Amino acid sequence: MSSPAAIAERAHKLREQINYHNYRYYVLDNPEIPDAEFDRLFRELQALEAEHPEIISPDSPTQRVGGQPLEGFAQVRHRVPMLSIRTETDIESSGAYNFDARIRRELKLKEDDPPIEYACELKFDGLAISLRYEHGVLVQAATRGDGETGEDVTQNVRTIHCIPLRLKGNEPPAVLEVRGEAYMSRPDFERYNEKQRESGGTPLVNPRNGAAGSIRQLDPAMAAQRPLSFYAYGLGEVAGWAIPASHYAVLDALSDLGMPVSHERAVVQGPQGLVQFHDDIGRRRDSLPFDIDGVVYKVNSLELQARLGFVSREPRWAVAHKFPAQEELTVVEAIEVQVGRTGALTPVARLKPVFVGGVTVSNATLHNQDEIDRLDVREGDTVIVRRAGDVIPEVVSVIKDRRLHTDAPRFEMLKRYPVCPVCGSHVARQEGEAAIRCTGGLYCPAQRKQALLHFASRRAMDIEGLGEKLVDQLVDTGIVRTPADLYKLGIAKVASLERMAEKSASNLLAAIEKSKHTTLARFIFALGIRNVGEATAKDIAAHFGNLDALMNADETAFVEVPDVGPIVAQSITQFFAEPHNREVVEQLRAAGVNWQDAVPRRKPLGALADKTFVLTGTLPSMSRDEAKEKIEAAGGKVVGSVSKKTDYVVAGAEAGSKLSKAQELGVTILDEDALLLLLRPEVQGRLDF
Ligand code: D41
Repeated sequence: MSSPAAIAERAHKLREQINYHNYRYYVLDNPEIPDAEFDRLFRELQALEAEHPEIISPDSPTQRVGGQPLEGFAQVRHRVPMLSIRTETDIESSGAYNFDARIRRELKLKEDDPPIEYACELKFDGLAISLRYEHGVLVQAATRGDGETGEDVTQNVRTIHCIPLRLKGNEPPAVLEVRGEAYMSRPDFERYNEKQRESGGTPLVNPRNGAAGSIRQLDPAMAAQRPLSFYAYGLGEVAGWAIPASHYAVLDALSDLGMPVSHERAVVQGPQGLVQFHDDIGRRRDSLPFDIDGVVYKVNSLELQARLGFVSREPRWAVAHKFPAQEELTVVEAIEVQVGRTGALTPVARLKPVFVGGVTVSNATLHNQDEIDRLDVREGDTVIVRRAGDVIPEVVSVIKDRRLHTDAPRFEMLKRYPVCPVCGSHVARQEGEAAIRCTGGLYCPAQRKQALLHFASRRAMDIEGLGEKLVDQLVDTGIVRTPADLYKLGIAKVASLERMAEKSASNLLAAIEKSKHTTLARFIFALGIRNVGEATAKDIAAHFGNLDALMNADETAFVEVPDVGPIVAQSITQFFAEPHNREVVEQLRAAGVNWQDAVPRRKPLGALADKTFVLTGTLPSMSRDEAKEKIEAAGGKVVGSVSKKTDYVVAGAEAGSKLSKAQELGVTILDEDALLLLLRPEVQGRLDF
């Protein structure tokens, strides 16, 4: 048994290591060791502390979540008040210029005096928190409250992993109050909501509510379930610490003490610099991993800050420049559906137009019936709409108190739209799927364009030159309704289209003509049956051998097809149950689309039967698609990722991670020459590499 001194030393060492790796993981976002290794250190410390409870200290990393649920929060009086920040309501850049002009006036600067230096930072959209460290140890965390008195939320704040329980460095300040914003990152928000939905719980409305809800939890164990982060942006009471001379340097110093400080900050000169920062962040707003509602400008020199002072709890030296709100209230005037390009009926809320996220929004997606049920949104409801960046506007929640028509019925898609509003085909909801879909397939105009593009695509019928613009024109003019119509096109019709010269028209017709000679697998794939991708089409073609056998198969006939499950089987039988689809197929055959039927077979034959290949990099003389065709013609299978089950990796120039994975796993690696050798009939795949 170790001596008490040795045990204490080991615990100390472990805490140092854990704190260090915790910092790398949660603050620097740059872990040095795998999670499993971290867990091992953590468990060793836990075990040690369990056996020797006398060595547990409150700042031990094992003690983040502890303590009993509270009855309520105690009040905390801020020894240095938490001021608030003035918000510049002026839109455009005038806000920055007004702010700078005000500062220069207050400081009695002349026009030819040098520009003021500003520290620019983000305005995080969370909850303002004050952290109190005494001799380097976190002793208290409080909300802002009214600025004078807040609430003691220490237990909950301790669960925020990026907040150090002990500051870095050997000579900690006697007292250091750090002010900043606790927030929920978007990935944490998404993960939390995903879990809630899975377990039937209530998802959070937005990350801000998530942060507030977590901090206001009376039970710290519950708070720990809602992961938050923190960024420091200022100081409260300080004793026994030399405060740097500028705001930017203060943040650097806090960072050195182990506090999380955002990298998205800058020192700029004069109002042009402010505008530049504002615009730069505005452009990147949506790609940040957390919500912000604007930027903050602060006079960088603390001496100038002191000279400027504050009015009615707002410092004169700081201002928040807000971005357009991403959430607003409006009214749902109607709920309608749109038929998407894949046939999914998407419910859409028609909104009373509202300015949100920088544009006027009059429609918002409601995604699907599940989402409508979750929100319980009805016509006439007042809702919160959100639009972030280029994302489609969505309804976040319903303000139930403001429901005007209390008798408004629930919106049920299948009741309102038993058939497709575009083509009148039946609509169906597949088990386990959220979407309700039009079964019209190639017949439905809303799906026709997408279906035609898919039909003509390289791996399907391979009609070169039939791109999006052309398909739009062909469908919009009514010249083409189904893929079969493509084969009825004449030169005059095609040449009459916009931007269609005689030459390109005849090229297109030649490509269409050429596509008539195809394979059964390509033809099946080209039909665009849901859940039938290229590989499935090949399996099905090989199994049935001819189209009639497939068209007449019932769901049980698919049991023996390798890699085909009940969902695919159902998609196929449903597709061929629609008379419109059968008709298009017949027309295509009548137009001369043909292929070689094959003898139905159960298993791939050929030299490379059952062998699995992965292709990576650029091969010298053939494309990856060509290589794939050759391998499959010999009975081999080409898959996307390397595993222990992979037989060969064919690597060309600039092969990347797949090649290294193959080397790691000891999978045989072939270059193009070796592949061609393997494919030679006399070799028959029997080569020792
Ligand atoms: O990111 C923020 N939300 C933020 C808030 C920030 N970056 N800086 C801030 N600076 C201050 C002063 C200038 C008073 C030190 C603030 C806030 N205050 C603040 N947030 C809520 C109340 C006050």
